[in-house]
Amino acid sequence: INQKGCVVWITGLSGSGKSTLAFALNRQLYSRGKLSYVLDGDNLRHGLNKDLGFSAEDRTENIRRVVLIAICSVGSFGKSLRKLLASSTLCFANFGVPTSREVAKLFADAGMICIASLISPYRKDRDACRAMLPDSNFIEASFLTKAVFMNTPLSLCESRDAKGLYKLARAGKIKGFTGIDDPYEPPLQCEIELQQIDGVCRTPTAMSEQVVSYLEEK
Ligand code: GGZ
Repeated sequence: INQKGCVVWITGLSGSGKSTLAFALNRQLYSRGKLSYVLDGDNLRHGLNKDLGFSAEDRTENIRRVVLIAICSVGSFGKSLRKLLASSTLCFANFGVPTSREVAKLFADAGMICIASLISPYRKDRDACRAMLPDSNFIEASFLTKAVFMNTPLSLCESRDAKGLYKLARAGKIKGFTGIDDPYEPPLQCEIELQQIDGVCRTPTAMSEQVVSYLEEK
């Protein structure tokens, strides 16, 4: 396999289609002989991150853990990192930016394409992720449909409401739900923005093709 490791970070509201895009992208990369792996927020919350809730602190911790796995997965899991992971309670503070850049550079030499799909609603957390990885290896795709991003940001996600969570949040039965009574801060800067074009829903395949083209170009 001839590829460079990178992280594709998909951010957006619940119901915006992050997971669908992530798995479509995964399939498409696989069909092109590329090795990729999906880290999906909702899935991880059933296992590794099941001790975490949705307070600001817990969301930050959720994202911190995912970016650490992402760093490991994009590259060879070297001896020095293994030691570091084993010996410290790794956090952004004690794993400084210069060190992480250097480590990530080494990893990116060998690695896989890591697709992380998390709401990751706070800009500061996404900025911290970006700082953990060399710029060219971090792609933040703001996966928001046009209706969400432009006009009635929440309405489309809310109308989908596959799990009925928006309904519960509106009824006050879930507190701190992103977009309802907890903020989502759209990226000020991102490499790819996916929206619905003129109200026409683009297929997950079409959208993932756009991401693949971007990856190929870069
Ligand atoms: C947002 C919530 C909440 C609250 C449960 N706020 O669309 P889903 O249902 O299937 O996936 C969402 C998932 C969000 O997990 P993340 O790890 O991506 O969130 S974050 O990045 O903010 O840490 C949603 C469900 O969990 N869910 N309660 N209060 N989403």
